[in-house]
Amino acid sequence: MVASNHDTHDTIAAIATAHGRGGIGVVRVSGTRLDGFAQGLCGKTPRPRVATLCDFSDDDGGRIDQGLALYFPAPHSYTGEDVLELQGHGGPVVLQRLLKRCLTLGARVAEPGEFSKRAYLNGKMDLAQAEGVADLIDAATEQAARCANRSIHGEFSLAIHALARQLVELRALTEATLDFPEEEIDIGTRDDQLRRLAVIRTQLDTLLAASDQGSLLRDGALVVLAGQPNAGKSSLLNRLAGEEIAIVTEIPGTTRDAIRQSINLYGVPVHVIDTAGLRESADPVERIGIARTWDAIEKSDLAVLVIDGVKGESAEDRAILARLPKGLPCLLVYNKADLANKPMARAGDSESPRVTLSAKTGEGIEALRKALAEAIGWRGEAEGVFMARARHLDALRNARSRLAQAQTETRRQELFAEELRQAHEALMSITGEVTPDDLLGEIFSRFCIGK
Ligand SMILES: Nc1nc2c(ncn2[C@@H]2O[C@H](COP(=O)(O)OP(=O)(O)O)[C@@H](O)[C@H]2O)c(=O)[nH]1
Ligand SMILES: [Mg+2]
Repeated sequence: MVASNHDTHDTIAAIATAHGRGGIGVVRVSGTRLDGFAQGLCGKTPRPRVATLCDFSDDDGGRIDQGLALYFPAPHSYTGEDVLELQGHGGPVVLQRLLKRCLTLGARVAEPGEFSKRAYLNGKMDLAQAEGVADLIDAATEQAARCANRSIHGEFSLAIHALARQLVELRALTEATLDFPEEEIDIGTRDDQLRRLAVIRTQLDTLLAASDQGSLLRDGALVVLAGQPNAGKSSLLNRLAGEEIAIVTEIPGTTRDAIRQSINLYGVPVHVIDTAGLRESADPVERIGIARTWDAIEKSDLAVLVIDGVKGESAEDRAILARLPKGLPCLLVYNKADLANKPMARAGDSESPRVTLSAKTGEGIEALRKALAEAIGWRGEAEGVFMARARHLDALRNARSRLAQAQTETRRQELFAEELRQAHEALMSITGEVTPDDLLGEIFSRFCIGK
């Protein structure tokens, strides 16, 4: 476990429930030896792990609130320290007074994620599990929540450890050869090394694929609806969202501000942006809107070019297509299928997938959802997927390239050993066995207060 430079022995306190009014609000306290603290606040030390009705008293002995106290003496608590949870009435004033009282009793206000950080530092969970806690709280879809839950329960960590264990065996085998001159390493040993390396590489690829999918579940994808005015972009956003979010009129140039709406695409949170139609315009406001459309396209993971299928694809549509950033996946949508009585026009030279639909009637929308999912790389199966963060993917890719490099170095055992060592280190950074302190600060600062 990582040693910490932080003072992890002081007492921390925070309001753990969301801001605003609620039936119940929770103030959470963690530190070493909270029995005296509980005595001061509740007039008694609650029996461990038994909900105890108490008066929470102020500095002058007056009552702040009556509520339940839960006392979890170390080490059987979330943080591994003594933890006291005070459930009061969920009004902001009550909870602020309760928190203030904790401060006069010697606590300080916890930083975001500090409870989970202590849980990690005290060996209650590893880093990937702690990140799963934050991901569960942030989950935007049910599938994402399930996936985060698996991380909390250590499934991702188990997969990492299984891989690391095999790597350790290969490293041990390799380190043992280092004492011998190159020519004395027998062919059997070398074959064994290569066989083991191949197995590890295959498993790492599988893990990486599952993690890639998980990062889609966690972060979602940004999809921009672009096209000429009146093609039906705003109608399409409304149809996808199932709500009248964007204004739709027959007047070209209605949409100016980019409008963003998140939709649930088979469990993946997809952020759809409706934009101002792309055309030459003299209107200064519309021109700003058009500039923003191009900005949005630059940042997106996928551009959906909406084409008025009645008019068919025009030179303007082809010009927009040509101006899209290179390498950005694109999906062509031929809209207004309810009106077209002739076959929809097809963009001759584009290899982008295409869907014919009607934003007005909803015909073809399911086909669009499927095409969107495919275009952003979602394979549609949330089971067995790991809730990976960019940090995890980087580490996995790093390990993968180390192992690929190792494969080329089998004739030079020192270099081979070194590549294995670095691959191992990259893997262990995921669960936090080797993680620098500044990275820890970065990870936990993104948590909620009180978690
Ligand atoms: N018949 C028909 N009309 C549509 C369809 N989609 C949009 N429209 C109409 O086309 C016009 C422009 O639609 P809008 O969504 O504002 O287009 P935008 O400028 O691309 O955002 C409106 O009058 C819509 O009612 C469709 O699928 N079928
Ligand atoms: Mg519009």
